[in-house]
Amino acid sequence: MQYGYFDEKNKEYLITKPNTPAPWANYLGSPEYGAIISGNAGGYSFVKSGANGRHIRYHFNSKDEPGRYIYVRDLENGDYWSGSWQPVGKDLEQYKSVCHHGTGYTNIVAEYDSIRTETLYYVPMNKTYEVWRMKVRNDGSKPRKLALFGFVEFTNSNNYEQDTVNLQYTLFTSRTYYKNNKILQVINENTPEEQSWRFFGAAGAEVTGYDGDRDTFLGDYRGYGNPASVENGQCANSLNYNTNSCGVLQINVDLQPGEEKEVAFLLGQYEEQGASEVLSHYKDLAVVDKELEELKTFWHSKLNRFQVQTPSDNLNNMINTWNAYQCFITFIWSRAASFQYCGLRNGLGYRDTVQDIQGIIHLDHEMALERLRLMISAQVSNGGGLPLVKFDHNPGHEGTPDDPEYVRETGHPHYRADDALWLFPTVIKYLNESGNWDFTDEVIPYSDRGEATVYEHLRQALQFSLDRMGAHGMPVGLHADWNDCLRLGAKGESLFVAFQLYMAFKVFIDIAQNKNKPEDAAWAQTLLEELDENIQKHAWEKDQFVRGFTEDNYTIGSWENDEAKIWLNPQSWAVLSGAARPDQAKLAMDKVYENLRTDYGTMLFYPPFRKYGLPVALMALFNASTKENAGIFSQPQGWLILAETMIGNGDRAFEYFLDCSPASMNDKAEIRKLEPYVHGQFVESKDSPYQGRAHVHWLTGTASTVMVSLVEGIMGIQPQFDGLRINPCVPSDWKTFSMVREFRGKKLNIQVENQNGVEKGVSRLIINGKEIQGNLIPVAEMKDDNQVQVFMG
Ligand code: IFM
Repeated sequence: MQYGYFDEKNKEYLITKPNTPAPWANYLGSPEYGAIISGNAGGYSFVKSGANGRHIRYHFNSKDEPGRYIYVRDLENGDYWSGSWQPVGKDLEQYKSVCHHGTGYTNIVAEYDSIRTETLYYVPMNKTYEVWRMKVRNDGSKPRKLALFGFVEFTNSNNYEQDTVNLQYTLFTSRTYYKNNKILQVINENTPEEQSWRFFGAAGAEVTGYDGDRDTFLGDYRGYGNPASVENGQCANSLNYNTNSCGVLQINVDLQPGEEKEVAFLLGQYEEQGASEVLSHYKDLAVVDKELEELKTFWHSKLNRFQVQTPSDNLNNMINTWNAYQCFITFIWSRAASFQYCGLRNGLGYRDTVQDIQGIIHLDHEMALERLRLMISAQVSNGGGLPLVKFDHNPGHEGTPDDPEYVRETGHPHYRADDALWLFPTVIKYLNESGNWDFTDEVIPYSDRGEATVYEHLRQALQFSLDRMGAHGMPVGLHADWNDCLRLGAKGESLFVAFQLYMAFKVFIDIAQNKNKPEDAAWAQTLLEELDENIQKHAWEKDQFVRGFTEDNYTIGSWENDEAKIWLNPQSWAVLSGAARPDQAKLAMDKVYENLRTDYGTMLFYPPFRKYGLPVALMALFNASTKENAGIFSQPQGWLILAETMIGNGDRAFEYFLDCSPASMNDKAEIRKLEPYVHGQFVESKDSPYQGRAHVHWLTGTASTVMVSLVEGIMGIQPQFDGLRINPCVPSDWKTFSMVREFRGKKLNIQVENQNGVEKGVSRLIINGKEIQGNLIPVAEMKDDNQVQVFMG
């Protein structure tokens, strides 16, 4: 079933049926002032931290309530509804709505009983409050008398856990006041050093009633769908004292036929004076449209740095808008706040963050650089990455997983084997995109002590693995490799890390050669060859690579096992790293296709663990076909697509893209459940009774892996040190497609012709009328604006 559609031109997703199978969300603002909102206006807001700066309530794991509600009541006939379908939930035969989720804003248009409302929610650029602007229009033929009730439920503590569970305390610390068109809520009023203020105000109209006491507003034994004050048509002018607080502002509106009026509600963590200043900024509501334009310009100009027109709308929508936007959201928010992440993680996961950076490099390498520096400064001087980089990370002064204090603060007593190795693909992408190779000489502190150039940091990351090799001459798996549920320990070996290390050596050799350091390149080359030999000797089994060896030398991912016989990542990473010989690549990738592929994506391995489990295979804790236990983990789908493009299989790569693209499920939303415009963390696979159901929306490393596979793999846009390589790998039935790409300050309009229907291979390349050899456009050939013709086949 379909609940909405993509509007590519406006870069929006439109929800046309509000009863979506899960809350379909959007992000507003930034972590400085963050807000998450569903198509039914459910969600929450916070300043700086989802866990410690929360000012409005959201009931996790429940019914997408409460939210930013504006109720509308007909003062003559007593009927009432809401600007979003929920919470009142009118009969959808009579209530029509379209929710526009856009880049940094959500606009919900609703029509009911000849009244049209349009409620726009956004956080203005660089501001720390949010705006809800409602336009209300009388589309009927008789005058109407309406009341609007803006509603927000405040938390009683900035800390959301305290607000939820410590009721014997938090309930008795909050009070509300009404002053000049706004409700002010204060927590810990008598303790100036602990005081915290929030406000909910109205602009553009006079308030005719208010409630600051949630239970008075809702009334006894009622819910958000039928609040007493709305039903009464008049707020009770209540204020809370030792009960829950809320902000409700009533505005009465008379409308002649055809007439439209607008009001705005403002919300944030400000005291009286700051709140009044915010309100006065909206004296003239024309400022709202201006602020909306600023937001669109900000986001669209970023996204427009790479745009494609291909025969696939699905791909166009994902590359041009939604996958790219999700990459930015994931990059900015990390795993801080969603409808599943409650904001409790007090920092950035090392591997997740370094991977997230990859998703935005092609669109904003400067933004990427800042985060990359931070992550390099979170590398310990022994070469490993800190598992958790605290929000108040203090380079040069941090503890390590070996220090009790770091462990107490973060709860992470172990290194992961893969963390620092993610720097290699990310750093090389940044260097090739920006051309800023001086970065390799930049001196950055280690997290604990000392400092080094970026180049030396990379060498130290190799050293971390070299210091931790196992009996087969491959890196050990430690507490986890990419897979959080695979605990191979200090002696068991991980093929995932082996392939990462393989790739890392190659990147390092390139950089060393580029920096004219032949001894370093030779050092890495020798080690690469040794590793290669060990992989070939120990890890290749007839037609697949194994996943690892445990401390007692049990082979994970062997065809001889009963469970988890074949794994996806070792096959795709063997190709990505270059370790697989061409015949191995073909055999292994064919085996994946035949054994792991489903209609909804490709499983992490098969069959699921049911017997073999702890202490190595922690994923056995999950139900079969779920998450790391043979679920369709979404992040590896990107590696799979990229690997297929590397071996020239455009048809298959595209098939894999369609399998995992959220947009492919737009008309099967009742199966997928999650938003059809963003990736989730995983999809249930074939041993689940709910095959195809996706979970954990928005904040997932999938955004970046799939994005990279689309941009570099399928579209074949591959920045290099001295230019831009164009090497698409596409379905054979794509006869023509085009791209617009910014690269090193130049614009390239690229037209690709594939009249012979090949999957890969550029035969001619012409830039500004001049034919060049090969498929690399040297920077020197680029003008400010370029016409590029590419012929495949
Ligand atoms: O790689 C991890 C990631 O860091 C967190 N989510 C699960 C992934 C796979 O285990």
